[in-house]
Amino acid sequence: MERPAIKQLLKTANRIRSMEIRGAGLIARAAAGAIRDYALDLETSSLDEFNSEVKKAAQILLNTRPTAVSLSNAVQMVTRYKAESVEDARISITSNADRFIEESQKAIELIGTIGSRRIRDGDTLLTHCNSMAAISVINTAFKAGRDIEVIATESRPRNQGLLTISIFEELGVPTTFIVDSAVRSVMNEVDLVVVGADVITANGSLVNKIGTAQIALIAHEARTSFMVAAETYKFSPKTILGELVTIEERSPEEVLPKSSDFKNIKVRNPAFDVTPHHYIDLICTEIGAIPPVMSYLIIKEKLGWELGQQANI
Ligand code: RUB
Repeated sequence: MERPAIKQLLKTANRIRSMEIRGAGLIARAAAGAIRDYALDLETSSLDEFNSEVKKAAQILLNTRPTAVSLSNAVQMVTRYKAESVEDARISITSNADRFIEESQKAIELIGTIGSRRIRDGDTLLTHCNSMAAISVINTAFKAGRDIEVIATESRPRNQGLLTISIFEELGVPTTFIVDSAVRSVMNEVDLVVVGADVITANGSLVNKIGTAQIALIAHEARTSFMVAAETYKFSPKTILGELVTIEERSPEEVLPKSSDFKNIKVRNPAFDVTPHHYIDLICTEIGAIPPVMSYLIIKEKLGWELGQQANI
């Protein structure tokens, strides 16, 4: 029989994999909480065994959504401890996890405050998918009394746009819903695109929900500004070492429910795409709004990147 500690961890991993828990920020917080609870319940007095079990648990969570660097940064932050005993290790993991969860929630508010300063009265904003950081920017501007409108995309195949419009409906933000392929048709009415991030690379490029790169290209062609709202833990240290971001490919059934009825048709379902840094005007983080070229500094100064340490991940 599985021990309760691992059972709970596997349950969280499944909820992340199935996207019941989704969005880079939420999965990072869920993973931090899952490792903390696992460490608290782990029955052993051997520090070596404890450390190796925590490592294995971390790996289970890391395998759930391969693109999200928020997961690996969260896991890294939570499992960074020096301990003489199992009890010491539990205390460190608990306080690391609680700090990560609290700071990552606070970061969303700070991003809202900083990013909303770029939104003027009368602006129309376009957003894609469902990003808590991007929504915070828009909502903070709305709450500050700015007269704004939002255009939200459907975000096929998982339709996260429906989550976004539910939030804006609740908040009372005037919102128009479009299919993904209507982005060019409306772009001339848009003043600013605001999207979230799954990953920001060392050169300032963005990995976000599939379709983001097309929107950025369209915004560039229409000379519409493009802002990314991203907590600093969405920046990827490994990209400094030349590592490419793995793009998650999900089940064909999400795109074509009965894809097995077609014998000669291959369905592909990449969940994310890469927006080159030169299509991005600004990345809004909790420690300031930066041009994409400054991404390396965030990785080095804020995430405390060290060559040897990251090379071993
Ligand atoms: C969600 C997505 C979001 C980012 C940022 O993809 O691409 O834009 O994760 O979200 P999925 P947040 O639905 O596949 O997880 O700002 O909430 O972290």
